[in-house]
Amino acid sequence: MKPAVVAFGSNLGDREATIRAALDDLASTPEVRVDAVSPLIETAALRLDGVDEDAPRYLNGVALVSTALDPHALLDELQRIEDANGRVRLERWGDRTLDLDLIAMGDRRIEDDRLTLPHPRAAERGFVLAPWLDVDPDAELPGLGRVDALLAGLRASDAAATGEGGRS
Ligand code: PH2
Ligand code: MG
Ligand code: MG
Repeated sequence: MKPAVVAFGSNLGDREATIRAALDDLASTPEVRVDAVSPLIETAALRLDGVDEDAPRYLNGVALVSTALDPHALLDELQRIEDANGRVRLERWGDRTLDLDLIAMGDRRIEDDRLTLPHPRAAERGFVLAPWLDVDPDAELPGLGRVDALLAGLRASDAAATGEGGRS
């Protein structure tokens, strides 16, 4: 069994119920064990053109899993679970009932038409890094460094950009 990090999010429908059902599904998937689930955090929707405070807000979190599946087989399972839980997605980066993203699998590096590991945008996303850090204080994003340092950098640049003293 190898470690993997799965991020989840929902901003449509009964967000928490959908996420709980998806996590139950993940936990009962053969060759997959769910080792830890972060608390859910509520976050403003990020769109292609920035944060949209008017869009329905997301619930986000991260699960640590162990799996004997290879990365593409795990991705297949995540997509099956999205479909089984009535995944509706209106547009790229648009509102969705459920999103399950494979963030990292140990230090595996993959880049093909289906999958990039580690996830190419994880380092810029507080809604991935913060819950990940909650369940693994020593987490590292392969090639990019420690998650606590990445999150601190993100918050510092957010604060500089908004002129605020700090923001999550
Ligand atoms: N996922 C997206 C696009 N924007 N914004 C938040 N707050 N949380 C998400 O999980 C999210 C998003 C595409 O996967
Ligand atoms: Mg996503
Ligand atoms: Mg996705």
